[in-house]
Amino acid sequence: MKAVPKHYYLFSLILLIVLWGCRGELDPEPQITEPETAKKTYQNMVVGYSQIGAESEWRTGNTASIQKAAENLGVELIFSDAQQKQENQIKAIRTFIAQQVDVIGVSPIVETGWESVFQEAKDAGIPIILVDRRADVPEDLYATYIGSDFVEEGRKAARVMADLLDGKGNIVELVGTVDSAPANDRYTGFREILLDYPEMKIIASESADFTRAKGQEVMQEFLEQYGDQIDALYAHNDDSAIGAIRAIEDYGLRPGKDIIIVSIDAIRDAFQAMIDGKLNATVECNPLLGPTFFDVAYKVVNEEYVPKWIPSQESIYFPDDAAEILPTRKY
Ligand code: GYE
Repeated sequence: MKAVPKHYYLFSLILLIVLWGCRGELDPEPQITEPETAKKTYQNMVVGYSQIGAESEWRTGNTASIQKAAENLGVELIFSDAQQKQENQIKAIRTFIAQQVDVIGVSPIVETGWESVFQEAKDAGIPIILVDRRADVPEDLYATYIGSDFVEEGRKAARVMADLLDGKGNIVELVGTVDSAPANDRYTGFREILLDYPEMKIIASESADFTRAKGQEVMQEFLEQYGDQIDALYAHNDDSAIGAIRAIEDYGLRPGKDIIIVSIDAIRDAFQAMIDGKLNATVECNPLLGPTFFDVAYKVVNEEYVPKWIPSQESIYFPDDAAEILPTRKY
């Protein structure tokens, strides 16, 4: 038998290699194209945020928290200040829809009147996240609510008040912004507990719009009308309590002693007022919602699960350790 020349083997080997290399072209396999994962990152996410205004220290802390978190994460934030007007918030939301933002955060100044604009956002495929305050709308019109249990805050204030007054006394109340969720709920929660204390009476109740100026003005009216019949003040926020403290001093009474004061928020100035002996307790309401808001916004735009309510963890503060705690407070 004739021996096969060596170069023949070599040639066959090269041919095999070439054919192997070309197999895709000769016998094309079906192409599997991965679906485009449209995952949004913080850097390519655009967020519209409709803030109420700047009525209180709480609000200033809340705005700072949101803006700072956006900056830290590299999120594009379109921030709109409504100057205490619902119509401005509605306009801002419509602008965000026209700008096709990825998600809208809103802190609704009042509870009602949001349904049609939220529906417009839903129709445009833009989720709404309620921050700080709830809106009275069907659950399918918003992704989630991030914020406090205001009814519970009202209950806490009433329990503390009952303790301080030994279950007996005339109370005046500075209500928050009319029709707002925190004003409605802090009003309700407080009264719920008072049902157990028939000798604790609310003798006057009026809105101070969550501001110092109004707190001072309304407290002055209460004092002119009721004078030293007033045993205690329940203020829906610290700012209105601080305004009222001025009115009480101007009237010649001692806030925190002649008139017991319990308010809500736990801002730094409330700690100072407790150190000065002019405020008896403050129920905490956390405004530092920025980091949670963007974490949730990220999940919502990427269609990850979020619960319908993300509540804040909050405590109550008293004068005893106010000096020790004040340096640790962030708002
Ligand atoms: O208590 C008050 C602010 O909505 C919880 O609004 C917030 C309230 C807060 O102006 O100080």
